[in-house]
Amino acid sequence: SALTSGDFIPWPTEEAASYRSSGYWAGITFGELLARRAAESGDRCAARDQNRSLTYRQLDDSASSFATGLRDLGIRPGDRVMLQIPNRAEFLEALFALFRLGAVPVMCLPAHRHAELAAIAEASSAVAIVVAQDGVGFSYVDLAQRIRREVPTLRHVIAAGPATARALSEAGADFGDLYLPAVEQPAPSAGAVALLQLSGGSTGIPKLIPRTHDDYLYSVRRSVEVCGLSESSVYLAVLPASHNFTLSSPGILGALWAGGTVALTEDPSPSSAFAFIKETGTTITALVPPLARVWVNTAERSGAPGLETLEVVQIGGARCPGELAARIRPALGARAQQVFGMAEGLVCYTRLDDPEDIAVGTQGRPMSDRDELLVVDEHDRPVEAGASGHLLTRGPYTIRGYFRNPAANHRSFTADGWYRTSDIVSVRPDGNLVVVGRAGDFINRSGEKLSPEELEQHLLRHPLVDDVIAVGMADEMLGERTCVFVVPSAADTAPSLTDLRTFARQNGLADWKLPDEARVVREFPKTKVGKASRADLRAILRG
Ligand code: J2J
Repeated sequence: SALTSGDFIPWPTEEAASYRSSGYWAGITFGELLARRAAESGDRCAARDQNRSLTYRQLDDSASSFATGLRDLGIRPGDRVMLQIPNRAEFLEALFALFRLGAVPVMCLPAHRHAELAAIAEASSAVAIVVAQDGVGFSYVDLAQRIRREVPTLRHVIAAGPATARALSEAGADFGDLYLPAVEQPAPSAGAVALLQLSGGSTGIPKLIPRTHDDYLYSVRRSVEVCGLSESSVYLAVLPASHNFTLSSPGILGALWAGGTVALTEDPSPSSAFAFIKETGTTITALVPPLARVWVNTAERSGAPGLETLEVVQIGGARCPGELAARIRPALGARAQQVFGMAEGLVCYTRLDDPEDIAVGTQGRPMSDRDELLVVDEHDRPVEAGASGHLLTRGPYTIRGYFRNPAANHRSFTADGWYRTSDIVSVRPDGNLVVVGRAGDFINRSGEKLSPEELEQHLLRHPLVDDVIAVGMADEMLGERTCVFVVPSAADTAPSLTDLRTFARQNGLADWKLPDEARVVREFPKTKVGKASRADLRAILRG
């Protein structure tokens, strides 16, 4: 199951050579990054969660022991290994173990359930899954075991907890000479795939995003510059650690690149998070708009003592209303930075010294001078300067294709390598982008993306459902919420919202994908070609 060059579409040779010779791609792997920091500043705090903290040296040692343990299970460079660990220090131990081994972590979210994990296991042909050894009211291990029984390639379930790395190194000591001390496989090369990110809102076959060490670390290094991270930075991961925003913009990996500290918490509620910010001296964190709103509301109502160290609050994942961005500084005492990014690549930031109208009213500008942007109409013709249109992009850290997915590649990339973002934007004369809408069909619920088709496919199996269409509707809190229009199979026995939610959950869908609202209709409005019209249903919701 080794990763072959046919599994991902490389950048054209000329571009790759140019990114390398100009130093954008620095030829460093994430495993080497950690080794360097451990050698230079081993006693500094690399990571801490609610229970423990790890110096750079300890994290490096843990990653090595963990990597050795994985290797002894037969996991090889290029093998895909699913990673599903919430915001705890062991997330980093496992992630860097995989980097060090050259195995490819597949960045699952803690909220993923059977439907998602099974599909990801199939699409990635993962050989193992590393999960948290315990969860609250839910067993990651039990679910992972079930997936292992169902998916032939998946041979191992590894439960990671605070003591796992140490146990592995002690097991090694017990084996004495039989146990090979360090990972002696050739070090992975920087041009290799470092990890597989997940595309939001995929249907059926998940879209896996192959990011190389070279391109991903470039995006992290450049983000560190733009966001001004240094050795004294403390980055708080409060959104899921594996999400591209939290991991790389500049996120967890940025804090480690800068030699700073990563703080990880599983509890985003203001009471818990504010106390942890105080305890850790957090300087920067990243939020989705609905969570930012909860924090701001709480701080406006009851004050937020102890946030003095907080310098920057990043907001991204979904459009941040200007009104909310403007309230960040008065409420939280920190600068607001808008981040418009995507796991496929391109990330735009407002800059820390931008004037208020840019910081509040735009989604920022590309981080790299080598990012290429094109705004086009339905026929791929460039629109007039300043007009809105579909955003296409290419550049040193934007992928050229999904992992083993020619059908998705055909839809999402042009022949000359532009990625079709599905976002509708306009570019202001000052170069900053305003995201005005979206052409793609996914629903952006609180920054978590879901595909209406995926939800529909699950709900269609409900015995009382004859037909169903899911659409996003504007929601003040969530940005969008999910409304399903249901045509019941018998007029007098329509399923309730609770029925549908329970059914979808039992079908193994992640919680954020469950419908928020259900409306019963006799039939759907039809388009001219006789297809059910999502646009008309959206119009009904707008009233
Ligand atoms: C409007 N829409 C936004 C924003 C993302 C940094 C930040 C976010 C992501 C992310 C990321 C938006 N305003 N500020 O990976 O590194 C919507 C767009 C985009 C899609 C990508 C990062 N920020 N979006 O959210 O892969 O529609 O990445 O195309 O999850 O989220 O989603 P995702």
